[in-house]
Amino acid sequence: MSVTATTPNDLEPFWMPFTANRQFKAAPRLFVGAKDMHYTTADSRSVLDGTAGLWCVNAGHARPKIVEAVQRQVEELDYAPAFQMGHPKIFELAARVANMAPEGIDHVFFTNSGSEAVDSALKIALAYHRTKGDGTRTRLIGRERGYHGVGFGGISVGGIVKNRMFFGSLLAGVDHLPHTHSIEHNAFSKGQPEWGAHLADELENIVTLHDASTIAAVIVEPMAGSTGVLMPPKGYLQRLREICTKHGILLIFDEVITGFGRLGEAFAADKFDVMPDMITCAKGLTNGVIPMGAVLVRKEIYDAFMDGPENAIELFHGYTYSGHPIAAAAGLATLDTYKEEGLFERCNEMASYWEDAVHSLKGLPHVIDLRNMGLIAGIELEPIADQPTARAFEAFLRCYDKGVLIRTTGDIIALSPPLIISKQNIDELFGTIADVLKTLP
Ligand code: PXG
Repeated sequence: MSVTATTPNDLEPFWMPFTANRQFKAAPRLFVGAKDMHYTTADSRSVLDGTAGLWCVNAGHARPKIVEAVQRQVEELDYAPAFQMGHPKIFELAARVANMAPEGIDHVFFTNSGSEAVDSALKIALAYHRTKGDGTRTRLIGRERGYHGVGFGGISVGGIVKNRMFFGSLLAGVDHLPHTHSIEHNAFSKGQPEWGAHLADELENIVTLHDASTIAAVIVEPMAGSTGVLMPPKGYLQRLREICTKHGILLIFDEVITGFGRLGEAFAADKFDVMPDMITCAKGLTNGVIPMGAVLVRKEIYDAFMDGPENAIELFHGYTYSGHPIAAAAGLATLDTYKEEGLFERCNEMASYWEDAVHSLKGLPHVIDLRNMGLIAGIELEPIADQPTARAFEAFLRCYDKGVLIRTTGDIIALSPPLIISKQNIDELFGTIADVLKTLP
């Protein structure tokens, strides 16, 4: 069968993820190439990447060092068994990632995606407490509007209704903190908003309700990406950390989006100066080139498992492709590229130009909030009455026609370009969005 994907019929067999399949297949948008800040479409147009793919291509597209490393690795060692065998590059990558992680977080468990990283972290939290003789600590706490991937663990602690409602009873014993988004109090904030630290105190109420001895872990995104770029209010994450510490609850930061430079540091934990017990990451770990995720854990957590007989497997968990050689090669070359080009510093250098560009949209039609940090922005639009998501999706289509890729979630435009973005690219991105906003229904 030849599938050249040139007519809508050819597109039929592929069941696309998180996509309106019939709408897409009636008017497909296909990328056939990418280099640095731009995609090339099937009809040979150049499209500025305002979203780093899906928040993952932090170093830009087709960067030479990463391309070469992957090409070399396929020839040298295409695959090595992940269990009871190893290969040098994955140990090297673990050491490099542990080195970049906040002080005290120094062991790395590899997965193939952010969703797997989240489910792995939740399982490690449960097994950790059990290993320590605290087996009653089984409850997991997430947050409304949280996105933690699509595994059963991730959607259970996640707080996006559509991602949960179709899929049965989910994990038992999960509670949710309230989300922190408030246009009423925080509209047009630059960086962290002032209002909302007290929302972390809801964790105390959850502890009072269930007793700390039943709670294993709290998982939050330090900055919630998928539900529309929701910044943590000043003091909020510190307060969560204090309450978790007080009650012996593990704090997990899901840094699948915020990891690897997006906020100007390797991890948001450093940016906000709040140390979690575990960090989940993916995306920017390999620049999106080869799928890979990871769970970073504190030494005490790893050590707790290293207690039994030396010939006993300590954690009954892992994937065929945990630490895949090609992903490891891509990861090492990605970290080299970040370092050699100073891309995390570059994010900080561009952040104020970016902030000014974001807030220049204030006053344009439909704009009810603008928020930014590092090289991330959220542009919230007033929804069309009775047609939620329609206005932002129309903005997405019109920007794409004008050669700019943005991402929308609900009626929020989320921007997260590669960290190599230039001022000229920023002008083009926001100039196009401004033009589109003026013409939207
Ligand atoms: N945690 C967080 C915080 C994420 O943002 C995942 C887990 C899951 O990762 P995987 O690799 O399993 O997809 C994510 C993924 C968007 C968008 O446009 C966001 C994600 C994925 C796709 C689209 O907001 N985040």
